[in-house]
Amino acid sequence: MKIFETATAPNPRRVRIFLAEKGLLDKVEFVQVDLLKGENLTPEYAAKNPMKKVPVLELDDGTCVAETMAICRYFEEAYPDTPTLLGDTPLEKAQVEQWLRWLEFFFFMPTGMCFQHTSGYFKDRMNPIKEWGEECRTTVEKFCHFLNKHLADKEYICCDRYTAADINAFTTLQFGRVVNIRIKDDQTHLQAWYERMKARPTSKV
Ligand SMILES: N[C@@H](CCC(=O)N[C@@H](CS)C(=O)NCC(=O)O)C(=O)O
Repeated sequence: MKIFETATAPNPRRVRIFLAEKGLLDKVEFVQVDLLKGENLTPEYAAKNPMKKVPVLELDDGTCVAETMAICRYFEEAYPDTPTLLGDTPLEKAQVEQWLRWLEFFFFMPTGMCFQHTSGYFKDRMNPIKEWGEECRTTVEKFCHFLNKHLADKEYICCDRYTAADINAFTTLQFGRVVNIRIKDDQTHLQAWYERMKARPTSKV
């Protein structure tokens, strides 16, 4: 199996941490795709993922699966003897899914938009609108406030244990640092949770 990814990009990082938590990193060959050089925009790459994004999982028979959480879902189902990260019971699965969607819409996506629209990183392939980037920053800051309150009496985001929701929130906060989004001094619960996540050996992959 291969995963086409970019080591510095946040979506592939979510997959790497997911695999590391399951002890499956060595099942996969990681192939680097240089986004700045546009290696994801070539016809060969588009044949793997018509959306031209990383990551992409390529199975040994050549079948490709794109989308971070779809790739994570594949490994969750294909390796049932590894620690589950997407919930065990119907209720847990629903709770993880609820959080994944909140995190995607109100945290990860606006962080990505803030990055794309204020850094100029992809200015060769999009029209950055600084005001929109700043609006997205505000959305992210509001979500940090919400998360801080949520974590006041919890060790993990949901299900009383480590799940993909923790991975996605953690990687989003680390990505946000690139555009100077930081946990505020008074967000002590969020900071304590962040330190717990950072202390996990898998946070380094
Ligand atoms: N919804 C996709 C988003 C993937 C995505 O946006 N990946 C970024 C890197 S983190 C990318 O490939 N950007 C390249 C580009 O937009 O040209 C997922 O969850 O995998």
